Amino acid sequence: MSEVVTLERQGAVAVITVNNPPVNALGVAVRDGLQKSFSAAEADAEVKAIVLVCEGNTFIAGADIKEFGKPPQSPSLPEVVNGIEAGSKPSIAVIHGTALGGGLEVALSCHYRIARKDAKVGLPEVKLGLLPGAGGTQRLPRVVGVEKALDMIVSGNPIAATEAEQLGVVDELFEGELLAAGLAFAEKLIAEGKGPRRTGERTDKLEGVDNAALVAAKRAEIEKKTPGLFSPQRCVSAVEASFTLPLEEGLKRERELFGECLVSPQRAALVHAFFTERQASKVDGLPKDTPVRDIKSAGVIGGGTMGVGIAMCFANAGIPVKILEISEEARDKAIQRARDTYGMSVKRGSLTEAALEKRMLLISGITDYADLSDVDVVVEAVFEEMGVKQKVFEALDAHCKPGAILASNTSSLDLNQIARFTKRPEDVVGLHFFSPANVMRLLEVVRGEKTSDEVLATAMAIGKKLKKVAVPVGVCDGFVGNRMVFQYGREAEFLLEEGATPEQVDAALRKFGMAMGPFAMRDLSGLDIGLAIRTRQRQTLPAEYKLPTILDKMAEAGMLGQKTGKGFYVYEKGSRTPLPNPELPAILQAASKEQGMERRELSDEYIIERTMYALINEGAKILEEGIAQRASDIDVIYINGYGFPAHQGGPMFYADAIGLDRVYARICEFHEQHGAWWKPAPLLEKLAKEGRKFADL
Ligand code: T1G
Repeated sequence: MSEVVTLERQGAVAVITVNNPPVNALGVAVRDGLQKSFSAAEADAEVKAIVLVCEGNTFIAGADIKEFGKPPQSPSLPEVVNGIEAGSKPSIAVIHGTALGGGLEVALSCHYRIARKDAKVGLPEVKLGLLPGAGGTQRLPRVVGVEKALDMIVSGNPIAATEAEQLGVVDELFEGELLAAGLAFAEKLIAEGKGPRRTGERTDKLEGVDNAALVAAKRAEIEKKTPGLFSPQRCVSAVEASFTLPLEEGLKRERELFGECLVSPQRAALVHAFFTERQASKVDGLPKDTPVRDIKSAGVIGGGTMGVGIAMCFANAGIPVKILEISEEARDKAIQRARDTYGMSVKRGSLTEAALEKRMLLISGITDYADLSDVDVVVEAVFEEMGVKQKVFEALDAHCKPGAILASNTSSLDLNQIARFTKRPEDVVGLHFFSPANVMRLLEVVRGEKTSDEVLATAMAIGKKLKKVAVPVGVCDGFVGNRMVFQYGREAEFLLEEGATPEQVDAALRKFGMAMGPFAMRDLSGLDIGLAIRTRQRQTLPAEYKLPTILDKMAEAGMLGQKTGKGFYVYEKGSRTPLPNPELPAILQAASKEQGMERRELSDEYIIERTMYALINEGAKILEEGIAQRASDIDVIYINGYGFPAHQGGPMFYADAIGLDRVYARICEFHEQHGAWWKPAPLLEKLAKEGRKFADL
């Protein structure tokens, strides 16, 4: 046996224990240890039953994702699980924490499964661009039927142990000590003379149902919802084999389809997104033992949409939070807004009434800064105007206790200037939430020039506590995400002046995988926001940095987007469905004419290049200036805050996949054709000429 898998006998029960921190992933040592341990237990005449348990916080959480893309090592996981199922002695998987992917497949190859009540089980492979490749697509349908198996495998979402028990994935729920529960269940089996119950031999759940119709319906649903994804349809084909082929051939078919997914660029991108999301929370240069301050209570300044959303994040994490507003009426409105927002979740069934009340008990309203004297952190979410920020931070400086963290949610103002409004700039940090703050996972943690290590470490810990994807960034106009999205939006507007329509640009970018096209997004957030930034920039930018004029023309025509029922699209009363705006062609013609542009046909590929390469070029500048600590942090920000498709890996991963030499050459062409904005970032030029990638930095 190996140190990651141990075998010992307790009476007539063989106990196999996996201990491979942090999540008992099925690396080759674990697979080898499992195979050897189950074979030894099989050969031991004294052994009448086998119990499989794991140390640490969780059962096996899957294959070792770090091994993907590397040469396969024996034994393979299918070999191991098929060997477990073939065993002649009843085997019991004792599940706690999560049994995910290969972990659930190992459990399904055991003859019985028991789970701690708070455990979860699932097959999340599709989220990594894969499919369950060790029998999950053949065994799960045999336990829960094709319909539920398709749902679980195509969504990749786990289910609670209680539901797993109702479905028969788990035979019994238990509380308390793992091994005791496993031994008790094993001894019961022995006493009842129960032998192996092989999942692969079951057919009852596959019979009497029009499984072909279920498969067809799922294929249609996937085609509609995620047409660009590679693995979901292959998940369906693998499940289809569970009822069209005998087990052996079904397993073989699964392996073929798994192999197709394994080599797909989307798998590489999704695995990149998985690991880099976790890496982003590691701050380069921050000593490991940096103390983290206790955060037991919070304050939020401003009870608008952002402020209430931020307050809800603290309440969701069980942290009492006070919302400060300028009047009792505004204060009460803010509290009501929180209640109404939670109420929508209750209506959707994603929150219980009890949970709503529990969270509302944690949210209170105040109008006096003196009531913030006891809180550990305050986040201001007031109007984006430096004068207003100054008043807030001077008041916070005067009333908050020493050591309280003073955070600004500013999305573009200079955090260093804000810090200078206080006598404690070392306690000032940026916590840039994304709207709606109680939904969006991204949190840009902005380090000011004076922000202390301890405050930065605590801000990152707050992000984790609030279940955000916290990414540390430096101070500049727009930090990382907004600074890049400005380039992307500007290029999209220029494309309208050159010949494209909003529908075409949005469709091309939706097909690329963006959650929403730039013009539908503009209509949603309101054209006046973009226009305000343009106006500010016109006053500061050198003349060679031309700006599109389409927003000005639309604002002049009173078209500000959804809020006026008309923008790049028109919206019928009470509807958010974008419809073509019949007045737009004339405005586009006028804008093109004013720019002396002959409108021309633009290809989707050209639209993707002009928008994506603008992101990449700005990302390279951000890296060069040290505003982001690594290229993958930029990917994490874009995927989690701007709807960039995880299956493309993020703008910088996407650039590496194209090849920086090609990206650089194209940007040089755009620089010639479209002027100053397209000056190539020196870092991009350097890497391109050296044949290197952003990932090599
Ligand atoms: N392989 C390798 N490392 C993993 C890992 C895995 N499967 N899962 C987590 N880690 C690392 C992670 O990178 C981090 O490392 C640390 O563990 C803690 O993770 C054949 C092919 C289990 C719910 O997709 O969903 O099985 O940053 O911060 O919040 O069919 O990790 O500390 O260095 O996320 O408590 C299928 C992925 C694989 C599960 C725990 N399994 N993991 O969440 O901790 S494919 C998955 C998770 C497969 C088979 C197929 C979560 C978690 P570091 P964490 P957490």
